[in-house]
Order: sequence, then structure tokens, then C-alpha cells
Amino acid sequence: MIQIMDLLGIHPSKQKDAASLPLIKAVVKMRATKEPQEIAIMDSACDVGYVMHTTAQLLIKPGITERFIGGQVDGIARSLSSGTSFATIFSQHGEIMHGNPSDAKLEDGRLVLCDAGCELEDYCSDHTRTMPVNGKFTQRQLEIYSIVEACHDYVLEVAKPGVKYMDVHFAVCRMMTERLKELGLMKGDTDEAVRAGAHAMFLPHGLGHMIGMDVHDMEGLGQIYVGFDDETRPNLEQFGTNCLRMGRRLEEGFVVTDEPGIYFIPALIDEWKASGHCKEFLNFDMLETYKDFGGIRIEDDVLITKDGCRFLGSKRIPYHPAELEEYMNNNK
Ligand SMILES: [Mn+2]
Repeated sequence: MIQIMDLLGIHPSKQKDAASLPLIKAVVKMRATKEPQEIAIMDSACDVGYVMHTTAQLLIKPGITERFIGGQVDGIARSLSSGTSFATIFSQHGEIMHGNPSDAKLEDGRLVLCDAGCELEDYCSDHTRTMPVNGKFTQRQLEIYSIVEACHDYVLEVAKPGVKYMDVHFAVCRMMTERLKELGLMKGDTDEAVRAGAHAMFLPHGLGHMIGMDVHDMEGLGQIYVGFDDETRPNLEQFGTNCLRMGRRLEEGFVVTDEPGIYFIPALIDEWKASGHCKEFLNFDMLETYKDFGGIRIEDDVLITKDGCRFLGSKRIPYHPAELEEYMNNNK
């Protein structure tokens, strides 16, 4: 760093201001569109992700610690690739973003969220699954899980070249709102609720991000250049919407994550309840009863093809409830 500073005469603190915008844009353009050789490596990285996640699914049972399973997941990444693509999230507190595996024991009746990926030949994978610790969803868990599942699967139907990922994000928010209204957790007009950002009580992050040589690909170059363009600008004002990493139109060869989630965050419930924020769209009395629920996310990596999209990796990590329960219970 000091040597570069001496050569260029640019102090590290001034490095960002001195960066070349044309160069940033050229690098983003080059890296955003994956070539067939890159796609082949990413398919293989996702196959390592399959082993990481299915191993966790088979190890999960009451009494075992989060840390033990998190370590096993990391070990597989180290054995089959150059390592994890980010610090593995393995936590019964799925509602805490980036929850590290703790030494807490898995508890009968709870959910556990696993978000992990590997880095293979410099390319990343990133998957999330949420499992019932005892191998069987409760009715209440299943009601929320099936909403996340439907949102996740919807992306595969609509993502294709020319479609704005921001539009897909908001379509998912509306779908989620509709279904949460059926359960009684939300109320009011769906479009108005989403415009007001009420859905961010449950989904405070964006639907996904570009992935490639970095897991949040190229974010160091500036998210504004990676996920947005002159046509699609970020909304930095609204809670939740301001976390969108990817909004612009999809192009053939892009790889994005598809990662909807529903979380019950006690501190957020308390804050919005106290301030009355979005009270016309939220049923706070019912939300109180979900404070011990945790959080659910389902995530896969999606390649945009000529006229649609496909999940990367040759095998799907089980996530449909029946197949997931079957996998967890019948392969031990
Ligand atoms: Mn991700």
C-alpha cells in the first residue's frame, strides 16, 4: 500500500476520490456477464454448496451445538474448495442477520437457519436453507415457510433478460404481503402497504445481489455501479428498500441470488409498535405472539439465460417442506 502511495502520490485516505469511474464501470461490465467457463465453475461451486448444506441437514438434531455443525459446514468448504465465501451463518436466531454459530444447543421445536457458500477457483456460491431442528415443521412454522418458498420459486418464473430485479423484488413483497394478510399478520391495501414499506417489518433486505468472484460481487467498487444504472436508481430513504443491492434490468449471463426471507425481529416489532409506524398495515397484537419464532430465508444462485433463468448447481439442496423433512429423517 505504501509503495503504491509512493508511486502514485495518492494518500490511502484519498484513494476512493482518486478512483477512475470509467475503469470501475468497465470492470463491472466485464464481471457482471459470466462466460461459459465461468458458469461451469459456478455450477461446480454450487455443487460444493450442495454438500455443505445437505451435510448440515443430516447432522441437525436437538442437543448438538450450532458451532459444531457450523464447523462441519466450514470443513467441507475447506476440503472441497479453497474455503468459505463468507463467514458461515448457522443460527437458531434466523432473525439476526449474519448470526454467527454460537455454542448454544439446538432445541426441539425451533428452526435453524444455515447461510453458507464456498469459493472454488475464485468463484463463489451462496445458499440458505432453514430447517426444523427436530426434522418436522410445526403448523405455524409451515405457514410462514410456505410463503417464503412461494416467493423464492416465483423468481424462477419471472427472472429473464430485460426484467428489472427491483420489479421482481417488489412483486415478491406484494406476494408476501398478500399471504401475510391471509394469516392476519398484515392488513389493508396490499399496494399501499408495500409503497409504505410495511413489508420491511418481515423482509428488511433486498431480494438478492450479484454473485461471482465475490459473494456480494464487486460491492467494493460501489453498489451504485453494480446494482443500479441511469434508469434504475436506488431508494435510500425507505427502511428495507434502502438495502436493495440489485435493482437494474437483468441481462443474459448475470448471476444473482434469489433470497427472500421472513423474520420476526423483537426489537423492530417493539420500535414500530411504539412509534405506530405502518400501524394501518400491521397487526401488532399478533406480531407479539411471534417474537419467539426466529426467521426463515431460502436462497439459491440464479443464472439469467437467453430467455429465462436457471438455478446454478446440478442438484437442488432440499427445501420443499415434504422433501426436506424426508431428507432429514430418512438419510441419517
Ligand atoms: Mn446472499
